Amino acid sequence: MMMDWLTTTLPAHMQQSTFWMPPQASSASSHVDVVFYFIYWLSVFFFVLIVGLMTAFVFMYRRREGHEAQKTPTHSTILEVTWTGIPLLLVFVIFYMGFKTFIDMKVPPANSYRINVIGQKWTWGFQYPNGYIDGDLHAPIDTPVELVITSDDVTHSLFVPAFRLKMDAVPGRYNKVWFKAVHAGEYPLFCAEYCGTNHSNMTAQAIVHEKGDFEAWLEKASNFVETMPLPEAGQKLYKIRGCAQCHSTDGSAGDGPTFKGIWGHKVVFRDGSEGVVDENYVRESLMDPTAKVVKGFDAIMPTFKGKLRDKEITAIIEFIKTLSDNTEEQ
Ligand code: HEC
Ligand SMILES: [Cu+2]
Repeated sequence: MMMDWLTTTLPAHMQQSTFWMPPQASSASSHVDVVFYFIYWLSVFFFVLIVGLMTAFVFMYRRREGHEAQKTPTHSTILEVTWTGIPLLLVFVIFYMGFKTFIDMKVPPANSYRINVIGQKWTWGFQYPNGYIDGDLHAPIDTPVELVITSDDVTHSLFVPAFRLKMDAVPGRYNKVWFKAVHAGEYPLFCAEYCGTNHSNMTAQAIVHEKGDFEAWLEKASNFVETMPLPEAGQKLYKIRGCAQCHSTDGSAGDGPTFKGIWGHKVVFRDGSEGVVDENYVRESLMDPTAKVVKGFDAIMPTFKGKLRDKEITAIIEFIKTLSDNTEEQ
């Protein structure tokens, strides 16, 4: 009953963006917007009423010749009951609309499709039921999707304005929220909780697929390590698994060392010891990033232990090899 209300699909004309709001791409959008516009027009109404009366009274009762100031009446029960009663009623209406929508958005329908969301400085990982992790949120249209959200480091917040969806990603906790996308397309996705240097780059896309397209996308995407040439698969992993947030491929400095030309070269660590960038070193950097910390950098790299399969690590190694400026050293 309550759920039917939220799962109804919106008519096309309601899915457009307005001056205040992005397009209504989920079934909850219109309900959130109704609350917003109700409060908005209520505020406009009372603003005009109060400021209008104030201005009128200032003019009407200004001091002038032939008008004596009169004694002000101190108490009017009718007036006080009215100006307490009406706002009370209004806030109850607002509370009801807001709370009902909030509860409905919190409690997913039983047959929801589940996607695990992991926030990490400074990328999002969306893990589909088959284990595949993508950097974007892909969802089938007209299907309730439940998101189970957590964080690997600090508090982040998943925000998809077009879905009117925002939920904190808190380390050590699983927050749930659900949506039903009603309009195919790509919508911006943000982190809405300041989480450090690259917070503003912690963006992704929420992609709503037409019926049937989603399954095809997932199958193709999940198999990329098997189907793509390894260096290309490595490059894709570099992008979707967030390495790009800290490691450049063009030699420019970031939060981590560039990948350009490191293959086969010497590295100096914080404690003064040295090493060479080879397969084992890259693997160790991913599994246990704090084991050897490169000199001049902070130990901020998250561990990828349990998050990258062997084949994926090999692909990343092959990708780093292609960035070497000195091919003989491979
Ligand atoms: C939050 C930023 C961050 C992310 C994300 C990140 N790294 Fe790092 N990485 C660093 C920092 C900082 C260092 C240097 C300090 C250290 O060794 O721990 C580093 C070091 C490395 C090294 C050693 C580089 C060298 O020059 O010796 C490799 C290899 C590496 N990272 C690979 C990766 C890969 C592959 C990914 C993605 C799967 C990744 N990193 C994701 C920050 C990051
Ligand atoms: Cu964040």
